[in-house]
Amino acid sequence: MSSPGSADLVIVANRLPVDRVTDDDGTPGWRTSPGGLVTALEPVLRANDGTWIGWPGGEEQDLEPFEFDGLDLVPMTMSAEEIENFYEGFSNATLWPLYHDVVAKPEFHREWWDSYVAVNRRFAAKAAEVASEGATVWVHDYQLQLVPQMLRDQRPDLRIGFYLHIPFPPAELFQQLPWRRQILEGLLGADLVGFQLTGGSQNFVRLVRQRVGHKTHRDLIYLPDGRTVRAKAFPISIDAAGFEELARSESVGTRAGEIREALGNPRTVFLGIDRLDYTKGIIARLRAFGELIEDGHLDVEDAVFVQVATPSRERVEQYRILRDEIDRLVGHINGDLGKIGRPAVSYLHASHPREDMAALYRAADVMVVTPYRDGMNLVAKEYVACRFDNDGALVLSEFAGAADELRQAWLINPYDINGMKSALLEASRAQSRDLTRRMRAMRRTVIQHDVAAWADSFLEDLAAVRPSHGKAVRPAKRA
Ligand code: GDG
Repeated sequence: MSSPGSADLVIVANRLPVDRVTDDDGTPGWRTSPGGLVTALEPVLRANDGTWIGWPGGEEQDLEPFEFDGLDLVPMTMSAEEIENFYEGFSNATLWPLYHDVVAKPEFHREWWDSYVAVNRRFAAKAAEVASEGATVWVHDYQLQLVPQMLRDQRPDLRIGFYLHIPFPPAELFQQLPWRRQILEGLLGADLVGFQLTGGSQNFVRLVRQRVGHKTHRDLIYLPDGRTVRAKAFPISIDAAGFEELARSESVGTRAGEIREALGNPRTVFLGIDRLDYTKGIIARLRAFGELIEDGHLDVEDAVFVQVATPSRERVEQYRILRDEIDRLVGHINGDLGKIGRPAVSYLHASHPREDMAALYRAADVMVVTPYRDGMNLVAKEYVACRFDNDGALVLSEFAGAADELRQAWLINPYDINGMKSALLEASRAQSRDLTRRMRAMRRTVIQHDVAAWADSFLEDLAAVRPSHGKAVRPAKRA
């Protein structure tokens, strides 16, 4: 058992909430980075005076703990080989596709797994070093599923929570993983395992029963050593008030007007904002939009599709292939259907400041979110938070976690192109009374269930877990 450090709340995530930047004079500095996890956790960390352990990206080796913008950050280093095997390999080419309904084919390589184990071990050792006696450690996401048990082995005094930001797959898919049992046992090191949706937590409990042989009852798992593990859904959310405030600001209002102007003041602006990822259904939605123009239901004189695709995982092959595919498709649509000064699709492959995101949300009449599978999808919630006038339409995939809460959206199946086309048309032609009724209801949900409520409820439940169940439990039978 290692000796305790001084942090009472430790967040352990693959990435630190900052990126490296180089100033004009060449000095290296940091900047807050975009992404779902960061957006969600930053306020929690500030409120609890915690420490964040994570990788800052890149191959830099000699990094010391530092403070940035009031956050205590502990940088983890990664070698070129680990970036390839742990990050691009096992995390993003094995687990990511496997957990997203095998939308792409997962690859299984033993050297990737070995690297996953080694990196998880290093993160666990660092958490063991910085956490104070009896501290709460909150481990995040699919890259670090072995950390809870590795950490518990070193520091049984800690309260350990784990939250999975992406879907947890059904047994039928999870079973493919050669290391399925190790992953389940890794997660069972936590006192509380959180998922986006009840379906994910049920999949997990069922797998633990079948594959590890532990006794379970509803959302509880009874371990032979007397510990109880709870598995429960905590749908993640956004800083809704923060987004609304930003959207209401004069500069964002002006910027939204400029965006519409630059697009030629069309009647309908459709908008997609995603990390460039094959789970997000970008191709399908652009195809649907293109067909609507082709069929004569929409006209490039009064409709445009703005698609922002933030660069992501660019060294992973599947992502490079997708980027080329989108480039080609946008070229086709604009070449075939656009007119001079009127492209059908305005495509931006770049990352944008938060103000620009808010301006885009304000400028858009129809927000189009069509993933094949998505843990939650914060973009859908951000759009809702920014529509303080109770207008604007949301077209949302049934397969995004957000669809569970945002029932008043136009819900679509992204595999059904015709259904998607009808929904896009309906949403763009909806009466303002209908839009208001839907948006008002969705806004109530998003404002009430914001990211602070999400974090509070996870941390409260984590604090309430009774470490020992005191029940006699049969020994684990192996599957
Ligand atoms: C994972 C899960 C789950 C995007 N481009 C820019 C930018 N963003 C911000 C958005 C939003 C976030 O990134 C994306 O979050 P999503 O939820 O949409 O998707 P993932 O990145 O796949 O997130 C997802 C999430 O984790 C949280 O648990 O909901 O299901 O896949 O906040 O606004 N932000 C800025 N510039 C950009 O160009 N500033």
